[in-house]
Amino acid sequence: MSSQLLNTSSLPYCKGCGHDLIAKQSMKALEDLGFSPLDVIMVTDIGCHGIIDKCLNTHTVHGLHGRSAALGAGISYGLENPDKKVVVFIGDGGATIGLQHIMEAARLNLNMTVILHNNMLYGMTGGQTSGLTPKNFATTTSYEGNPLSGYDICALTHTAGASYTCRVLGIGDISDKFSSAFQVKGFSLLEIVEICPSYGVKLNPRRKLNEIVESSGRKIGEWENSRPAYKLSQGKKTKDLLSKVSIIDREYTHNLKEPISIILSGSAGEGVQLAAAILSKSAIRSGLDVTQKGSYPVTVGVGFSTAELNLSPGKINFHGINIPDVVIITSEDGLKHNLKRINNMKKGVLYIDKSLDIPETGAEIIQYDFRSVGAKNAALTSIVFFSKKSGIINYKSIFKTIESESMDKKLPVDKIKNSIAGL
Ligand SMILES: Cc1ncc(C[n+]2csc(CCOP(=O)(O)OP(=O)(O)O)c2C)c(N)n1
Ligand code: SF4
Ligand SMILES: [Mg+2]
Repeated sequence: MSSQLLNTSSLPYCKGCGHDLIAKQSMKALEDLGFSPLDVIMVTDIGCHGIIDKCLNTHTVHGLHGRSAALGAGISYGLENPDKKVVVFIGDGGATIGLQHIMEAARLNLNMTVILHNNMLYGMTGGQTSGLTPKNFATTTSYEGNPLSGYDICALTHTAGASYTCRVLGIGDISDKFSSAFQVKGFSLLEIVEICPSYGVKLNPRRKLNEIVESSGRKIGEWENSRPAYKLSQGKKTKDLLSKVSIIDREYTHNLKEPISIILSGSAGEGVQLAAAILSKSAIRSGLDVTQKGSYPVTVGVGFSTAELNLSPGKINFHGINIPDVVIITSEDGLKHNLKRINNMKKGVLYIDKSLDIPETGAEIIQYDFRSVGAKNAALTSIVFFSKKSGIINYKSIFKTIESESMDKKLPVDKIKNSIAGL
């Protein structure tokens, strides 16, 4: 693989755009420091500067607008490797939108470099004023000149604790500034003030970059804090969450040849999600692969409660359900919520509480009194009934799951067993 970080010299910017100088000189500086393409993780933001990705041989991640510093921070945290270099390319627009992300990375002093392409406006969307547009600079949303001062991002990040902050004009050879920023241990931000020929030059004819910066009260220069770079080991390590996950032994068998999708639906407060989890774990206990997804209104506790499950003898690559194979309905709320899907079933089985009207469907209908052990146990009764009736898994695996999770004291296990005894 080429040791060059850029794979082309023809970059996708308008003629004369300052982004060209930044991309070329920054990548050259990294090469001169000995970084090979795969040592560099480039996180780019939305905007003209961000269309550089395809021209890079490095790792690239393209973030949402303003969020690239947060992405870079996460990568830096995760890597904690001084031989790798996390570089964030962001514009003044993205820096405005995601200012807090930059501030947090600076405050933590994470090992990363933010290259701020400050062309003083939102270039890609037509030259609007950003939070970094200097006072009196004209944009397409302030033709008379910006009435407000822009944020002094170097002062902000320096005050937050960044190891290194620098403001420079995007003119001529500024490779030493890139080099300084990239060599910093900790957080560095290099603000390159440039001008967008397509909007900035046209709206501010005859104005020179140094005059724009100076008249807005901003200084060209470097600011340093002598602070160590943040180390994850400095903070408290998160315990391994996987160690808390209990392993389910595959102690039963199943009768499933093909995957099936199941919808279990009833009313909120009637144990639908718990019953679905018990069915899922019992299916795993029987040697199947399972996915489970819950859906209910934002106001948890009223209306419907639905669980979507996929059971499969093999790997499950997609957990969505369009037309289900099996629908189990324990109440009116569940029926109303799934009516369209039930109407669309051309085959499969509908298990439905006997109190409900039978909807139009091509599915086979099986009615039962799921609510006989009380509304709160309707969903649990229904999955035990379904397991016994369908024979897909041994219904005893359900009681084993209940017992192994010490739920047998809380749930009316004997009553449920009695209610299906006649099957
Ligand atoms: C959250 C969000 N807000 C707005 C946009 C629309 N948008 C796309 S590019 C852009 C301007 C980017 O300006 P800047 O970050 O300064 O980069 P430049 O184009 O000047 O290099 C905007 C506002 C978006 N994509 N996402
Ligand atoms: S619109 Fe402006 S910022 Fe965007 S590429 Fe063209 S000159 Fe550069
Ligand atoms: Mg910009």
